[in-house]
Amino acid sequence: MRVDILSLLPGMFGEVFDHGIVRRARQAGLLQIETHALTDWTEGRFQRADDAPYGGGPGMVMRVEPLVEAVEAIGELDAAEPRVVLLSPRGRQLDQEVVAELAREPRLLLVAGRYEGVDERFTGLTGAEEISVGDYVLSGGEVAAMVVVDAVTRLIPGAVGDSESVVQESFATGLLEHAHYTRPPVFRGEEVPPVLLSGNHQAVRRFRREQSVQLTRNRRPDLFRAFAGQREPASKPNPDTKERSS
Ligand code: 9D3
Repeated sequence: MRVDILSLLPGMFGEVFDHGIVRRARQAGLLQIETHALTDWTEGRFQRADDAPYGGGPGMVMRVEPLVEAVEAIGELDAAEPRVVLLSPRGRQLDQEVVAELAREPRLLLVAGRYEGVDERFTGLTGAEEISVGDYVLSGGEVAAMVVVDAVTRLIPGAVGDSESVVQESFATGLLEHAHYTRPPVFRGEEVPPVLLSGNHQAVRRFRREQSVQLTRNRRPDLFRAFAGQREPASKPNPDTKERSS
């Protein structure tokens, strides 16, 4: 997969793709990341990256010309047509399903905005879709683009090792993960649950499964309802789970 990233602050991406699974995927040739400075397309007269909003109001708006010209030029750097994603607080919220969809693309072009927003004509002119990483306010799209790259990389076939991919399966069940413990067996009086030291693998499996189910029910009733629904599609309402309205 090739990922191009367009930003006013490309320096922010320096270290983040040079560690861990993303680094390994790049080294293995599974992932190519190219960052681009929007200022490369703001050289001419009046070619600022931002301008005041029509209709007034606070803050600045990212100008449409350099953005569109940059997206077109970057698109031509490779034979594959990129899927263009504008990171935006107004976008479709990223979840593992969206991540999986993006991971199937041969090429992404992530556009990270700054200021109050991007001229509305940008999305229509480039076919960009808007994606948000959650309902909180960031200072710009760069950190969100890092989140997308990190999550998508994990789903590129071969990017994640066998031991790490077991963890992915557990997310796919729709449950939160069970607790983890390692040595020592007792620390400041806090004990590891004895079943985990028992050597009884079936008992361990059952314990972890039950932990996952209870943890999910308590912390994430939204996930739990979806989980219960997908397990028992035609079952009667479960008296333990129903009407636990939030
Ligand atoms: C004052 C109104 N704000 C909208 C909530 C303006 C505004 C805040 C933050 C406009 C842009 C930004 C910068 N944020 C992003 O570029 C961004 C973002 C985010 O703030 N939250 C979650 N996902 C994303 S993706 C890009």
